[in-house]
Amino acid sequence: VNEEASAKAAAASVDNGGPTIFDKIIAREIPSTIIYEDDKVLAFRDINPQAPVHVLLIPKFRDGLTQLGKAESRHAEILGHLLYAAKVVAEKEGIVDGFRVVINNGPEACQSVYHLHLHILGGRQMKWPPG
Ligand code: D5M
Repeated sequence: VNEEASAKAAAASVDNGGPTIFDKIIAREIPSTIIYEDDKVLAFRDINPQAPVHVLLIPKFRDGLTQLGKAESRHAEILGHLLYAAKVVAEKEGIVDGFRVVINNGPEACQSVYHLHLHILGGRQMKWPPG
């Protein structure tokens, strides 16, 4: 895949507040490999993994959190819960000693799905700065 083309494709998708593919995953209307859930969050494997372990962690109720940049003070609790759940997922996946959590915010960061999600990546040596 041409990297510039995929960056442009991602940049073409913007936050319109409408439903996303993740609603269908939450509703079990399309298949996904769910590895963890509680009453507030759901974690499933990324369809396009960038590491041996690549899990997406999302709030079940989007409540306006299309992207981190839209967060308001009422979201502080779920944001904290997501970060804690990221650690629980990392532990379950056996990568707790070395993992990365990424949030792409907006077109310039190549966000493509406008339902807040944490990428949890691990299982290989990570590089810095990130590519
Ligand atoms: O990341 C959005 C991520 O969502 C990207 O890594 C692919 C992933 N994705 C898209 N559709 C699916 C389905 N159906 N299952 C699992 N993973 C999926 P972003 O940060 O918005 O660029």
